[in-house]
Amino acid sequence: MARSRPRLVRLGALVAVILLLGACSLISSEDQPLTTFEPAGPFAERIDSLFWPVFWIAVAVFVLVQGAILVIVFFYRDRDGSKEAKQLHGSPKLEIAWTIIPALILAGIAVPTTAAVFDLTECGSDAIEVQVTGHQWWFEYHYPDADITTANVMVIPAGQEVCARMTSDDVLHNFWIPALNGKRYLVPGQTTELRLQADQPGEYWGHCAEFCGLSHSLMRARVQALEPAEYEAWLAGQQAGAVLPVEGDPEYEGYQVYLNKQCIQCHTVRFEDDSASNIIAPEAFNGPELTHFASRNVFAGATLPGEGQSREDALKDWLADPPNTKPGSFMPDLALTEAEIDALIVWLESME
Ligand code: HEC
Ligand SMILES: [Cu+2]
Repeated sequence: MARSRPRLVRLGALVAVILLLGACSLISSEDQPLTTFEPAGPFAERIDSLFWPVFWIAVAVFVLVQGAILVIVFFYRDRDGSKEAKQLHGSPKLEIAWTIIPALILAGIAVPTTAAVFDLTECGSDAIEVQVTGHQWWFEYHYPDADITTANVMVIPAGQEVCARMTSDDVLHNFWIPALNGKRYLVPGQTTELRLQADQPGEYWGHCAEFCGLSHSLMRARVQALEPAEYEAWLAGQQAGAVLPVEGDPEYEGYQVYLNKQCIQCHTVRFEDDSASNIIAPEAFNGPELTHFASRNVFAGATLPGEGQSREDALKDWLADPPNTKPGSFMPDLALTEAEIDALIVWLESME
């Protein structure tokens, strides 16, 4: 048994090194869309500009303290014949010094940090409001001024402040778009605010940052920042209703499947034709609004299509068995036939 201890120590050291190197690869790899080190707007930059000074202060403290320990260990260690060192125990001057210096450092860090925390979560008065609702396991976005609702992909104009007013439909969630701001909770029954701004058009990745149940790891988010003119065009497009398929249209069959296979229990499609069945799904079975489903480049909590997967294949997988495609998902397996799935895809993909 005595032998196994060094082996355990070596194994422990190996695991520690692997973990450390793993962490390094996360920071240095270019293919990491959730990095916090590439701020893309003023709010994320504010966090970045706090992080680096604090980091370097910590480095300085580390080097000073560890350096002092090494100096003491090497130069003042007990040697044969050396006389006993002067004992400092209970020196009031030293005790006061090493209490006050860290307290001052911490106070110096606390002031700008606290100011930033408040500033990053209180929206400017001319910010564009987007209401964010967390659901297990996808984010819903409602634009109150335009009265439109979408899911998974939050579209914003570049160069303008957006105010995310957030709440949750079920459990705690947390909205986090690392390139645009820090994290903030979505709390059932409460409203929290988070400022977002992207300086350049582009796509910014995000993730729910609070463990919210079985499919938490598959609750992702995207923010798509557009040129302001494109954003206006997007808004206008979303405000239009979906075209109601009539008999003979290639989309008609899929629409019939939608009407007859329980989809309307949980999903809403707003049709431009008022006489159509503008059925609003009951709150209790809330699923993403599908009116402009085809305008969103990702679906199912922004997890599909998977890397290298075509959108059609992803949709086939999804409609065939949602909880198998996204474990835990509350969209049930509706036992659709292949023909029904193909028909649904034609209709869904026509709604841009
Ligand atoms: C019991 C409620 C329920 C029923 C019935 C249901 N869905 Fe869903 N659906 C959901 C939920 C919840 C989600 C979000 C799932 C997730 O991301 O985890 C979803 C997601 C989707 C999505 C992806 C939307 C997006 O943007 O992420 C599509 C497409 C879809 N459903 C189509 C259908 C069709 C077609 C039917 C009928 C054949 C149907 N659903 C029936 C609840 C339901
Ligand atoms: Cu969540």
